[in-house]
Amino acid sequence: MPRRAPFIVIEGLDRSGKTTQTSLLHSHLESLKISTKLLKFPDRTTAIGKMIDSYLRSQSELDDHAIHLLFSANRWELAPTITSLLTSGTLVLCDRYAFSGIAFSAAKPSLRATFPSTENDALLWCRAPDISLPAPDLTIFLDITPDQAKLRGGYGEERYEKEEMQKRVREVFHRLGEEMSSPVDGVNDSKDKRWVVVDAGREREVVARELWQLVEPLIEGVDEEVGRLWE
Ligand code: T5A
Ligand code: NA
Repeated sequence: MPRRAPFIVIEGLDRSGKTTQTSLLHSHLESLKISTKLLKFPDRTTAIGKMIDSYLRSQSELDDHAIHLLFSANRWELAPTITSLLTSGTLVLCDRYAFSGIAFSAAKPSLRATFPSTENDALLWCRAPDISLPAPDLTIFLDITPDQAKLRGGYGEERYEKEEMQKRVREVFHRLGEEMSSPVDGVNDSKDKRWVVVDAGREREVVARELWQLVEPLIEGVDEEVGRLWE
């Protein structure tokens, strides 16, 4: 098959600098004349995205399971676009993806309560709707402590921007990262193993340089077909 463009995801806690770093990376790729599409989840512009936006701003209430499925549906609405961009040679750079979806929901006490036997059941339920989405070739996790994040202007007004929640989310993210490099339920798939943790508590430029070192080897393109998450 002909080469296709790489799919790169930037993940992290709130205030870790995802939007700052994805836009720096986007500008750098454009300055090198590399065809790039910048995406962001949640995509608040679609009909589903508008429901998510209203929920995040606490203007509406939704059951925790229902909002989880909406976040996933919001990714599925963009999935065909992601795949066709990649196969037509446009690099896709994405600010948050399925890992945020799992981490933020699995951190909620209400969802854990649905599956009282083991915490892993909640995690598996949260992961299920995202199974088979286009898999990133590289996921960069911007790691920051909730204390460092708080120094960045404090958390804002949105629903999840509370310290306790962020601590639990960070734990789930780290667990997801560990799973990427070890078998889950005996299944050891290599396609979605590219998970790299970057210390995001440093200066913007230092973080940006490290990101570029990770991304540069991929810009020549990828020989494999677009993978599918957790398949
Ligand atoms: N969510 C999301 C789910 O529950 N399920 C899902 O499936 C998905 C996709 C909204 C919420 O939705 C949840 C997670 C979130 O709680 P969002 O719209 O992506 O998600 O959140 P935003 O509010 O847009 O972004 P964040 O708060 O996550 O911030 P970023 O993008 O990580 O950080 P950024 O770049 O905006 O920077 C934050 C501040 O720090 C400064 C910046 O200038 C800015 O002021 N800063 C730095 N300061 C010092 N040193 C550095 N290196 C800095 N880098 C940035
Ligand atoms: Na952001």
